[in-house]
Amino acid sequence: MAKRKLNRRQQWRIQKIQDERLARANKKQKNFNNDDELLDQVHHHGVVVSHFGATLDIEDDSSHLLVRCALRQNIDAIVCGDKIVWQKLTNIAKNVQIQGVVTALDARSTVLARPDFTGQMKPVAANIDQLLIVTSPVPELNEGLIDRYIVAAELSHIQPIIVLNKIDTLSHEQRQVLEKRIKIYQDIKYQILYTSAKSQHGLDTLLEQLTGKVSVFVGQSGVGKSSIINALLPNANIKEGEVSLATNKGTHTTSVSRLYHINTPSQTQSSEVQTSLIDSPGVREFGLWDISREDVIHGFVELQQYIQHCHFRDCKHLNEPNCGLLKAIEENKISEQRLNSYHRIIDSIDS
Ligand SMILES: Nc1nc2c(ncn2[C@@H]2O[C@H](COP(=O)(O)OP(=O)(O)OP(=O)(O)O)[C@@H](O)[C@H]2O)c(=O)[nH]1
Ligand SMILES: [Mg+2]
Ligand SMILES: [Zn+2]
Repeated sequence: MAKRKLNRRQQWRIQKIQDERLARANKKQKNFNNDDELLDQVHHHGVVVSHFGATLDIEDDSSHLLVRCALRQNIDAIVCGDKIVWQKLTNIAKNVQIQGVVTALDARSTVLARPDFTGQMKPVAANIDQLLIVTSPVPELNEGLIDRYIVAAELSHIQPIIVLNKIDTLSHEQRQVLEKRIKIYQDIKYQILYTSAKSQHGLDTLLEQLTGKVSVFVGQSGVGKSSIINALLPNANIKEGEVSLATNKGTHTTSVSRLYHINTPSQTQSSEVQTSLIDSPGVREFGLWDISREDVIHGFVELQQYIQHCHFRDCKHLNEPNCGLLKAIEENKISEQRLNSYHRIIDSIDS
């Protein structure tokens, strides 16, 4: 499906807010927490590589060097992939670690958000084109989680792609069983990639899919998100974890998201194409608490077309007569599992 864009008015509003923020940041040349320290007058542009605690690592757009920055307090949560303006600290002797301050945040084209433990929506990554939903035979394939990620991606105008990793661990029969389960998504329209970070199988096709785009790798702990990025970028040296033999669950090895670049020669021009990958910490679940009941159906793209055939305008698609969705299931046009998943998400929003 084509990527949906923000409408002009939304774009204008976002730009206006950012312009005002930038103007405020430009006015205030004093530093972030100590009035004696001054910021250099030059505004540099960069992208956020990682954000941990009060500190950010950013990559400067011109020098491509990593700069450790503090964050000006009036700026909201900044995440991996954010485009920012930063200024050098003129007096860094007192604090050699921090070299600059992030003073403004550019408008985001897309943002992936999820609720934190208090239920408040928090951005996870910004300016992303693709959501790589990584799954593996161990920990177990979780279709409910895949569906939640797909809803979040569709509503955020990000292309979801499903990656089934660790295929080196499967016998022919086991692979057939999993392929059958995952075929539901292929039938809808989603791309499925089969990979092994260990044997490198499928990594060429994956790299083709990633080239020139910004992609965030998400999924349960232990499915191999970091291992895939390590296999694509051996110099990245990302820490990989174990999958617990006792519980078959991952051990939450990656604790902060981080952005990596691959520069590949362009096939059509002599220049290089920049490819960005964001590794993210594994999740136990992915909540969708900030969306309305009406929104959920837009995350189930293949179901959407059938609700117009429902007899009742407020049809809940449970057992009503002349329900377009139930009829589509009878006619094998849509999967019952996906409709059940839709209902589970609706129930979780209501409760
Ligand atoms: N056999 C096999 N093992 C893999 C593959 N990919 C990853 N693993 C193993 O799976 C375990 C978990 O890998 P990680 O890359 O740390 O998983 P992750 O998804 O980054 O996990 P978190 O950072 O905890 O979210 C490690 O022991 C990896 O060696 C694969 O393709 N095949
Ligand atoms: Mg990891
Ligand atoms: Zn209905």
